[in-house]
Amino acid sequence: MAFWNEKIETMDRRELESLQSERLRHTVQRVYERVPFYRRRLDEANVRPEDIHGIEDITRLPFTTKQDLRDTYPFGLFAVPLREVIRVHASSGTSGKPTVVGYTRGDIEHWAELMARNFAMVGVSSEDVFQNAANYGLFTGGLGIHYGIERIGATAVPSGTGNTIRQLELMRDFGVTVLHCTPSYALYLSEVASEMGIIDELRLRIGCFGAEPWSSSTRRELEDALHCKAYDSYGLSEMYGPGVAFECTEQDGLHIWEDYFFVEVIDPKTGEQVAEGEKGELVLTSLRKEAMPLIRYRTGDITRLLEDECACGRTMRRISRVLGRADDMLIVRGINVFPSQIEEVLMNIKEIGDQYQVIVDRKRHQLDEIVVRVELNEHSFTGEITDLQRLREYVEHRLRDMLNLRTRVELVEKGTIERTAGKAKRILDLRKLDGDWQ
Ligand code: DLL
Repeated sequence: MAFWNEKIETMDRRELESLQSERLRHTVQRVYERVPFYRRRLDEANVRPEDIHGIEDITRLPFTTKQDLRDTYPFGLFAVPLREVIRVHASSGTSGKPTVVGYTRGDIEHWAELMARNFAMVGVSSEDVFQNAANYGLFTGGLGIHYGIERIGATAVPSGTGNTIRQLELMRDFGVTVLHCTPSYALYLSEVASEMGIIDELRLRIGCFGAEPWSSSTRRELEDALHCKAYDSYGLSEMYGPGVAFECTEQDGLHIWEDYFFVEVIDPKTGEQVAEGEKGELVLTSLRKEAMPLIRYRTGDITRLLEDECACGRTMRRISRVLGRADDMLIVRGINVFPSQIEEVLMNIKEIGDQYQVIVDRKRHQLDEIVVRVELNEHSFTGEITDLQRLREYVEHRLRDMLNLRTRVELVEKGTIERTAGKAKRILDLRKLDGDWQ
């Protein structure tokens, strides 16, 4: 079993907690002295850096939100002068200003270290040829992953996004063994690869997929289609980018690097920590970031902490696969629905394709309606259910079992739903377009 930094990755929990406490104290002191925003926030909360003795005092500190990043756009949360910032990244966000993050030379080093830990954990080594089909630009999945590949010494193929046929030709010609991209793009790559008839010429062994929610059924589908092991990679720009948490070869939750991040899971409504193992919003405090440390950052992502020991020997705790963002959760007729639950059902039905879209609408004086638009595939006419009417009813039935909610299914021709090389847009909430109704 390959470790990048075995001493840290298998560290005794008590030792780890004391390291976290020391780093937390340092971070709080640093933001109080250097970031006017945090000085104000801490003063308002009546907390002084000396009051924070260790991680047991974390709940005394106020939360930081995405809105705070927008309000201080672009560089208001930097804790170092701009001359020490050697790179910025930004995430576009759906509304308003993008959120900007800055990195010192030290931050870039640490980020590469985290990435290397993750890659080593799933068996990537200098023997591998690693294609990064993520956008190289302000998105952190390009350069962030790239520096990790170089750190571990694999051969980087920085293909970026776009031109899917060319991506696959490179994969075949260069003997690519590891692929990184979003899971939705991986599905598209596998679809095109099978159309080109080149799957058997590929030498892929490992797929690292992340940046958006995906289900365990999609994992199975990708592993079957691409003949590789598929691992979930979680991260967010505000905490460097990719690299925050990653699955090990057990494929049972994502180890989160607790020497870099203090982890909490809270009830998004009350802000209180939830009981052990309960689902809630992930809140992260950076423990080593220099340019832009964040205290109790509300990620908006819904997950839970897995406390039991992992067979891989790492002592760093795991989070479960991220269900989705709290603000992507659809509340339909009082029932909470995550698109990832819909995906779980769809991926298990052989007679339909893997591209889908969820449309939520509310007609005047009527109940909300969920329409699940899903593509047909080559099995739709040859599988067990060949009658399309029956197939539609079957999908509706399965969705109702999972969600406790009636949905309307629309079967559409293969190729109808737009493919993307980045994060897929799976939900269309038409209710949000109509101010009167929200
Ligand atoms: O998506 C960083 C990243 C790049 C992670 C490449 C993994 C691979 P942002 O663009 O800032 O950063 O978006 C962060 O994406 O808060 C989650 O809502 C979502 N997300 C990221 N990874 C996963 C995942 C990058 N594995 C936001 N599962 C996060 C579910 C994910 N959601």
